[in-house]
Amino acid sequence: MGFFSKIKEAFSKTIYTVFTAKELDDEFYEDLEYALISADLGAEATSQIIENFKEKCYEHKIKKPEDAKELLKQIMVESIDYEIEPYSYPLIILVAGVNGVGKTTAIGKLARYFKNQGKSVVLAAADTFRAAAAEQLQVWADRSDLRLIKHEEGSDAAAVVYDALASAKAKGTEVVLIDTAGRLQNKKNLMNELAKINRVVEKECPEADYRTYIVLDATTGQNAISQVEAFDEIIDMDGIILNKLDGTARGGVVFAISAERELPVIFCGVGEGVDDLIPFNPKDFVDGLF
Ligand SMILES: Nc1nc2c(ncn2[C@@H]2O[C@H](COP(=O)(O)OP(=O)(O)O)[C@@H](O)[C@H]2O)c(=O)[nH]1
Ligand SMILES: [Mg+2]
Repeated sequence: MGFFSKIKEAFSKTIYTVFTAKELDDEFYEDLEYALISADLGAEATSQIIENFKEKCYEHKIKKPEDAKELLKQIMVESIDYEIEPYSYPLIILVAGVNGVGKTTAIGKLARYFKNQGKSVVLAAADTFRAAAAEQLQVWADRSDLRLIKHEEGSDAAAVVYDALASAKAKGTEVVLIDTAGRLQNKKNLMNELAKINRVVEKECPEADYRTYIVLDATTGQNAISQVEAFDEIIDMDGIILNKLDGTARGGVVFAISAERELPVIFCGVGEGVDDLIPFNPKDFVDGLF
């Protein structure tokens, strides 16, 4: 798993040291706790994982750390593993999140991802807050030779979404990807705008498979949890796109979010290129850690 090399580099070293201990004693568990906290798993996920791990070691009569490593992996995988309904079409994906987390980039990558699967795709530039936002999305649309629905800067974001859905219905397009504006400093407006977009989708396409993803920057660490809380209040989020996993040693936030919000990571961003988005696989991720 070259994608997560930074996380692996940091985590595998500490974990390796922890597991060189002779006994599963208090000192071992303290060191393990420290290792998990250092990898940004947060207090809640760390204590859940350790508790579960202790119980299972006892249950299986495991005495030596070297015999317990696979068990820890298994517990960590289970803690972030969710049953996710496969997509059906027409499919609508809306991304939300604060500025700079990589929403627009994720839409660009998702567009290619679905196009590569032979799906017809249309993009909705519902970040009407900045002129540059639609231009940026246009570049991504051109890169994959896809249609983009956009309006003037400052226009109603929900109207862009309405038009994109109408266009998709008229043309029988299978996938609609909705980019949105992210700005915490104007939370009230953001809340209204997102809620309105959400209502438009639900009203116009009640039959469609509709997924709402919060986009997070893995390098922000535990801060990501409060972002999930803030957006989850506005619209019910179905999952996470966790970006910039290529640039951080702190990917443990995946576990923290799972422990605190029970929200699955669906995709992860591992770079700035069009193919740098991969479906999140808990087992591969944990195997890549240590
Ligand atoms: N290294 C890395 N950079 C990313 C990733 N995703 C996005 N970025 C960069 O993050 C910056 C902000 O991205 P953008 O999509 O404009 O964020 P938005 O404000 O949420 O729409 C850009 O410079 C992107 O190239 C990723 O997975 N890895
Ligand atoms: Mg953007």
